[in-house]
Amino acid sequence: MTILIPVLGDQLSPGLASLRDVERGDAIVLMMEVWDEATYVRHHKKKIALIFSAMRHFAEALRADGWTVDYVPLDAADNSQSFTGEVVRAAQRHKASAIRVVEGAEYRVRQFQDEWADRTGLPVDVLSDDRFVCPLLDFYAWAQGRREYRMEYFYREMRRRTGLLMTDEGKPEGGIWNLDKENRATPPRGLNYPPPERFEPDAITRDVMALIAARFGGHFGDLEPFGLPVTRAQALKALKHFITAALPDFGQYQDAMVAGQDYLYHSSLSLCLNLGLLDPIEVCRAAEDAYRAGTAPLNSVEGFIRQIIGWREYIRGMYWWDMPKFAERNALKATRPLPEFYWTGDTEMRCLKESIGQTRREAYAHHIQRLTVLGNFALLTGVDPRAISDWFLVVYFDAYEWVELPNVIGMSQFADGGMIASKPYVSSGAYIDRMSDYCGRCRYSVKLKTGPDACPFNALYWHFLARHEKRVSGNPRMSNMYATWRRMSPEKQAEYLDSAEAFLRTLEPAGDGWARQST
Ligand code: FAD
Ligand code: DLZ
Ligand code: SF4
Repeated sequence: MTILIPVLGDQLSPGLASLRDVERGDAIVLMMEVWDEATYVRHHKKKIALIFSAMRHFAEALRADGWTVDYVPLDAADNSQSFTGEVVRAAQRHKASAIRVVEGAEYRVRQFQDEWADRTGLPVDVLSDDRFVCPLLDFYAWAQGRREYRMEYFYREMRRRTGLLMTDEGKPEGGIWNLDKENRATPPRGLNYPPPERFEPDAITRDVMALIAARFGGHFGDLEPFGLPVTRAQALKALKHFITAALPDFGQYQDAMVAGQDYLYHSSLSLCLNLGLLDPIEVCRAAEDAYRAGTAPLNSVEGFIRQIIGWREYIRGMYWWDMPKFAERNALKATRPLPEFYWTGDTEMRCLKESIGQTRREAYAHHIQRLTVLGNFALLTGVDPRAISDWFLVVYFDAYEWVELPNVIGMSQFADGGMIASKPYVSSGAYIDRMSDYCGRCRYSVKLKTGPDACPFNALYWHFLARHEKRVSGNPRMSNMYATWRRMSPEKQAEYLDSAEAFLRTLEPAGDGWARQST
């Protein structure tokens, strides 16, 4: 009897369900680098390097632990370059009698897995992914029959379920569930920001980098320097570093943006969590321990834990709750092609230039850059949600469709009509100015409202509100803004609209082939 256990590129967890309760001698673990996965969107070079290197290191760790691993590298001569092709070949090669696999995290991959029984003629056991805190059936039970799916209520259930930051009496620590109000400080100038822990590439990573340079040279982004964590030991070091160096200030400055400071106090642990190198509960416990030991304040620790057992779990639940419809949603009927500068960084808007520049270098931008700058601009200008979603899926080292798509289509573009966000996340230049130091050295003036030298976000903001008045003005959270708009004279309104239109005419659409191969 030989059980074939395919382990996918984001399933790099020693405690993976498919690796439990199996005799090592009865099993072959299959890992596959395949062209189809690296190019269904043309991922950032650093992201492919990260995934291949982490996969190769994980295969080594499994072998050291007594498993037999059949690892198919990208350039193996007979690699069929698809998951299904490789599973069929491996099933034959090893005369497998059954297949056991953890469910793919993405809808697309689950569909492949559904074909495997027919394609191999073998029984296929698809196990639920219990690395998430909330099983999908429990999420569906929570979502069923609700009029609104607000994260906050879901989050409280996750706090109760995990016991994280709960008192013995079952109350939230500090008497309050959510301390976000304390988390909006602007960082003073000259702070010493703790850069995340980085790691020298070893021989495995250097081999992968050579492969990526040779085969994916035309993809977006810088491959070098490369210092991302690629093993569980490195991920644990990165976690420890974050807990001691950055967590204490994570809370108060989590909404800030500072030019040249790519990470501020953010953890950049999304890459380790999403690959499976770290477990969400162990990360949250490490933060909670810091609070209990008095080395990190409650507002930071609660804010951080909320991102993981609240937002991350909720986003995954919403993805599966609404797929495949989610990917097609376009409530605001936005059709503009993505502007070319998202790929080139060639824009005079400093907030965008900085955010895109660091995305190119690091394959990372933090949440507020993604939402308030990159997503906000696409929403204001009416970019097709699928085009901006593809961009996000390509460029970030933590981007897998299950987490990227609801964040982009839902939270940032309001294309789901308000399933995830209670109002469109639109803001003018004033908000970006308040939360960042970008505007000071921008060629545009954030104080000017209209005209060629005015911050484009200012007129675009009113243009957005005007063109979506019917759809959005009934939202109670938007009523103040619409009241302001309606108080303006028709001349003033026309000035805003004309200024926005003039700016929109300058946007160059991106050419074909950046995100997906041209056909
Ligand atoms: P931290 O600020 O240190 O937060 C800690 C952890 O909380 C993160 O590592 C992450 O695992 C989790 N988290 C926080 N917010 C979210 C959220 N909204 N959804 C899911 N998890 C969250 N996150 C991804 O992992 N992959 C994506 O492709 C992705 N795309 C996004 C696109 C847009 C438009 C927006 C607004 C957000 C997106 N996010 C995505 C969520 C969030 O921006 C990233 O998780 C975060 O920036 C990762 O950096 P960090 O680890 O330093 O986060
Ligand atoms: C993103 C990605 C890339 C670039 N390459 C591979 C690969 O070669 N092999 C692999 O197993 N996984 C890869 N992945 C991750 C998958 O595209 C996908 O996100 C996960 O399999 C979903 O569970
Ligand atoms: Fe961005 Fe406007 Fe500020 Fe320039 S002035 S950095 S475009 S918000």
